[in-house]
Amino acid sequence: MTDQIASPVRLCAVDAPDQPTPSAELEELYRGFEKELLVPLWTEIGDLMPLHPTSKASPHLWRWGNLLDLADQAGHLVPVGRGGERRAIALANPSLGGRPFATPTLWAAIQYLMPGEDAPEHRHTQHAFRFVVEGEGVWTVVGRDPVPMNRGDFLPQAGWNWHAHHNAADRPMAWIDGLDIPFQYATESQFFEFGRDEISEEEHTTPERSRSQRLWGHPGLRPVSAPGSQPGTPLLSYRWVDTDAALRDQLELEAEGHPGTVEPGHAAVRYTNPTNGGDVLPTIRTEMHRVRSGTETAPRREAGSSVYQVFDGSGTVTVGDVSWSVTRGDLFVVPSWQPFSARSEASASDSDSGALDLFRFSDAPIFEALHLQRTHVEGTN
Ligand code: GTQ
Ligand code: FE2
Repeated sequence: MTDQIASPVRLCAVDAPDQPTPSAELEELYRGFEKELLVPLWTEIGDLMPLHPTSKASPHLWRWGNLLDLADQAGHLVPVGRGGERRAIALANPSLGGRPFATPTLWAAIQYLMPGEDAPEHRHTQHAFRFVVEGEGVWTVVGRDPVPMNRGDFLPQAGWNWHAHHNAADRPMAWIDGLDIPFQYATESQFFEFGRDEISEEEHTTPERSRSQRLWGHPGLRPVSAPGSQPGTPLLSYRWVDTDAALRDQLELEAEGHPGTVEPGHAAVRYTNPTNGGDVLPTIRTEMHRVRSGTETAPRREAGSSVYQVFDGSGTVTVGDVSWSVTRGDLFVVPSWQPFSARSEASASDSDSGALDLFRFSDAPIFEALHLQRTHVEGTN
């Protein structure tokens, strides 16, 4: 009852085109709809069924330096342990109601561990990955397999795997997490379980390579003992040396007149599941892009949202009608169907490769599974 009194009365004057002429009878009809909890399509169609995606999310940039400062303060003030689980601080898109959602489907956070700290074991249905923009000495234990984390390494971790993190170094370390938390929140599909409070001594040792790396980390070779296609990749780390070499080779091939790049001066690779060649995670696609110094990419729109982190170099990125100068570690959001382009201004001195390297993650596998993917590159049909 109180609800009904508090609810706003819908008037005939609806802010949508081609509405019926206001009258007392029409107002009465709308009151009838409201009383029966009914909503007519004709007042809502522009919002519900737009001509193309009109994202609620905004393009937004977070500076790595600011995130690191705040994460370090949290490192000194906020303990990590059972309950809170992780010292992870999420990017909250300014137009998603203050929720810790970078986009309507994707979570992006900086996670921080002090020297010697452990983040306790747990598992959840949310699919996740870590990406390391700087630092070393932390490893993540996935299904009791300790996996080292170093600059440029990408560590996917499909849902329902047990995982804990440990910082074995004498310095704090930060990395980014990407998860499908907002997607699973919206679809109400989440399950969560606590694991052991302490990981074993054996899991506290630092192997040079994880067991998953030894089994799956050989290009083009799969263990004959392995079962068929698995939805989440069994390879738990993708090392920077390999990613870097793949990008360098693409640009060198291009310079020799051979195909391989996305467009002139723009190399890119996608992280794939070695059991089937598909995306590493059921809901998240991840890629590394390298834009050669002086190159500007063609503006591209895609259905679905992305988060980028500058891995190396510097340049200007444009999302919709905003542009930012970006440098190492900066994170930004590209909402659905907003045009995105990047211009590299990196010089050989400020980056490893003399180019702008952009790590990207998106919800593309969801869109592809549902046949909702769409791309438009400016200057093409
Ligand atoms: O490291 O296990 O940023 O469970 C959010 C949820 C990180 C993690 C996050 C998580 C984790
Ligand atoms: Fe987790």
